[in-house]
Amino acid sequence: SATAGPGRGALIVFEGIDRCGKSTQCSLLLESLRKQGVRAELWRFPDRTTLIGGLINEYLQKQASLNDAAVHMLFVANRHEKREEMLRLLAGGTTLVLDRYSYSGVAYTAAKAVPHLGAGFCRSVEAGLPAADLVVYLDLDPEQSAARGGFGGERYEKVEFQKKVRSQYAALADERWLRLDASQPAEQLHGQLAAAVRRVVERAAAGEPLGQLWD
Ligand code: Z5A
Ligand code: MG
Repeated sequence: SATAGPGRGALIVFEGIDRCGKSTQCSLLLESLRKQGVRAELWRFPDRTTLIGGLINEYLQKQASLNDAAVHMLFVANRHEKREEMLRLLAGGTTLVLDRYSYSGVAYTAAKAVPHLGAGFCRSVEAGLPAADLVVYLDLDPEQSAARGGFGGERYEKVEFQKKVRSQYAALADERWLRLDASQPAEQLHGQLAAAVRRVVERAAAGEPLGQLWD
């Protein structure tokens, strides 16, 4: 089962459009958790180092073409292939910081508006994966993220598409989401998520059960 006993680690996910600052915040958080003596690891999805992740990488770099359903299933499989390791780490008390996760899977594919790949379908294939205790959503205007540079090389890196992704994210948000204005300086953002992180790390350590997607 996806429910770990007392003393588990927390599952903290960073989400947001391209270049909103996820990787920057993930690194800052990992460093501060470790300084506080919290055992923590940082992972990213897609995990481009696996066999499936290699195919995803080729697709994103436009070296391979796949239809929307096929690539969607690869992103999903890339999470399911890491499921047991995630559960084992969490149950053993390690807090996991994830740079993108299932919420990206739903938001990016649903933004394509393919009739048979709507948000409901996308949620259903995430079933059985652990749910985040906290989703830190870094909200940024796609025009501003595009201005940050390095934007435009990979598939999906277009302002018009990122706007659609942003509205899909807005529809996914629930009480486990902390929405932050990502146009602020990185250190300031880092400070704004400290309290919410502390809360979920403490609750997980006290034995609050891990949720399951999609609940
Ligand atoms: N995707 C999908 O379709 N389905 C799925 O299931 C999953 C993903 C999991 C790869 O993502 C693509 O896969 C992505 C979604 C799709 N496509 N798109 N778009 P990725 O994670 O490899 O790449 P990314 O997240 O889109 O981009 P990124 O370059 O990694 O951005 P970031 O991590 O959010 O930002 P960053 O590297 O921390 O910062 C970007 C720049 O801004 C950098 O120059 C920083 O120095 C600067 N920065 C950072 N923070 C700030 C602040 N606060 N102010 C100003 N400047 C800042
Ligand atoms: Mg990144």
